[in-house]
Amino acid sequence: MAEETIFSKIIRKEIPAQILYQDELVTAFRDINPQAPTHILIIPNKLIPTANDVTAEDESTLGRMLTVAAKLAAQEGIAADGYRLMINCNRHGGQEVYHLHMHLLGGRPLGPMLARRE
Ligand code: DGP
Repeated sequence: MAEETIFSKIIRKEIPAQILYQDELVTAFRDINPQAPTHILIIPNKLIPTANDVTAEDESTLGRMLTVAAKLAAQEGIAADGYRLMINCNRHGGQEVYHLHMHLLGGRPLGPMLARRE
């Protein structure tokens, strides 16, 4: 069994977060350390540690994460200008919290996808 993270406590509302959306499959809340004017995390309610751990059973949840992202982008007023959806996996991906999450970033031009190497 994977270890719970702080995100499980946010889902259960045991610790505060600015929750923007919640249903039986997913929860969305504002990132505590925003990297853009809009920075929202969309997560499965079920603990899936990383993108490596998704299974066919999770496909409806993963699809819901995307439809909720589109809905929230519209709600935030960033849909037309555009935004970025991002999932970090493990060490090289820069994952810090081991509960799968999709970042929704927007509200300014976000620049190239990866920092350029020197
Ligand atoms: P990642 O590097 O992809 O694992 O991103 C983890 C994100 O989670 C990071 O942008 C900060 C955010 N985060 C970490 N702890 C908390 C928390 O307690 N509350 C909220 N709202 N966000 C958190």
